[in-house]
Amino acid sequence: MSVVEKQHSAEAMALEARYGAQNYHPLPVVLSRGEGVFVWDVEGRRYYDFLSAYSAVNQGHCHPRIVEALTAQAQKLTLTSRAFYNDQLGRYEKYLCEYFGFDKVLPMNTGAEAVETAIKLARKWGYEKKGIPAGKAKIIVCQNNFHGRTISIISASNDPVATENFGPFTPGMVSIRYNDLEALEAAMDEHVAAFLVEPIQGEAGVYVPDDNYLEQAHKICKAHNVLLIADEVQTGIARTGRLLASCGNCSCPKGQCSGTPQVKPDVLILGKAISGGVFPVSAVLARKEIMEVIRPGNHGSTFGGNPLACAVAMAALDVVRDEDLAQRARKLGEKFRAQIAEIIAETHWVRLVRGKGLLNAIVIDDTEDSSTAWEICMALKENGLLAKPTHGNIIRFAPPLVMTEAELEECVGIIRKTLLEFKKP
Ligand code: IF1
Repeated sequence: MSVVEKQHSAEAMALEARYGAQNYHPLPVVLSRGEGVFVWDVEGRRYYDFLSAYSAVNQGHCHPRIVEALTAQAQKLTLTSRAFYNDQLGRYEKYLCEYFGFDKVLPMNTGAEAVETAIKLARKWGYEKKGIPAGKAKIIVCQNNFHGRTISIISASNDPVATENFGPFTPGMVSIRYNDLEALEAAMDEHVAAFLVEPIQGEAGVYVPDDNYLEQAHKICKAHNVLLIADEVQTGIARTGRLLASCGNCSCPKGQCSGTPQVKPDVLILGKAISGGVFPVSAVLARKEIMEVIRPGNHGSTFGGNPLACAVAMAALDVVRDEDLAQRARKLGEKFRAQIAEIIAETHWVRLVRGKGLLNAIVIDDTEDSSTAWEICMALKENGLLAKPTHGNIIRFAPPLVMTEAELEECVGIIRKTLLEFKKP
């Protein structure tokens, strides 16, 4: 970077260092514009975005149809609170229930709020429908999960960085190994209300379970009258090559699914790309006999179900369907993993590539506490592609699903060039 350029970026980064809580360690790039698969920094350099704001921008940055819906609604009515009705929420609730095949939806704003909502819903269902003794409800979760940052959610986490010195924690969370059906069966008892699981563990490093894991887990849950809660905040909305990674009632053309059995979770949690990254929107969907335990005054939020969120989310989901982003993600993901596998044969830096659809990751051949993955991301940035390590030696690759085949080829070329030229600094 030239001296003048450095001032722009350095200036922006210095402001965050001086005035911002240091709760992130971003890559040293200061973005000022996004369009489709591209983002630009303050110096005007263009990058391929291979993180998609952690899979919130599946439809591409600033998708015109979504921005149009935002600006149109923003000039009419943005927020009423739920003290009154508004003309968007009922339409949106119907739209969402029909889109995903559920009876009821409880609208929230962030993914964590939706996860908290699902936990409250499962507990209340456990007491009022299953007959769990008061205060005894348990939620089974998986080790290395990521469901958000609130106290109850990190009470289910085994990540020391996310939990250290935030106690005391919410009781009633039982942690088992991911992708381990025997562990799930062994954890079951009459006090378990739900099993909360990511169909693919994103933050843990894009761990894809066995094909029949979710289906068999659901069978075990049903046998014990336990709710299966699918956290699709990151895996949902076409990211993994299907409308939902759990694929309940997916809208993929029949016979186009990857063959993994369909699982319709009892409770579905959505967030991130449900709004195309334009506005914080999340949702919890369930069948009537579960959602009906929630009665006026039990739960809510100021912005939950606001007209602006409803208009944006309907436009964002229209884009997913109209541009067939699930099929696109599936085809491009297959290509991506095949081409990365060829690169692995040419470089000693990468152990493996894994993922589904356009949620992928490479494992760098170095220790978890090494800085190699970070340094490779820094080199990728210099070559025009933005990605960031998840844990330690794993780099997540998750571009917007609107990427063309030619753009994907160019990105694979950038990744190949970077890895072949990379030398430990
Ligand atoms: C951060 C991770 C990804 C999520 C799943 C719920 C939430 C998330 C499966 C909560 C959020 C975000 C949060 C963000 C980074 C990012 C992330 F690295 F933290 F784990 F994507 F993998 N369920 N994930 O992935 O949704 O409240 O954020 O809207 O907190 O650093 P949220």
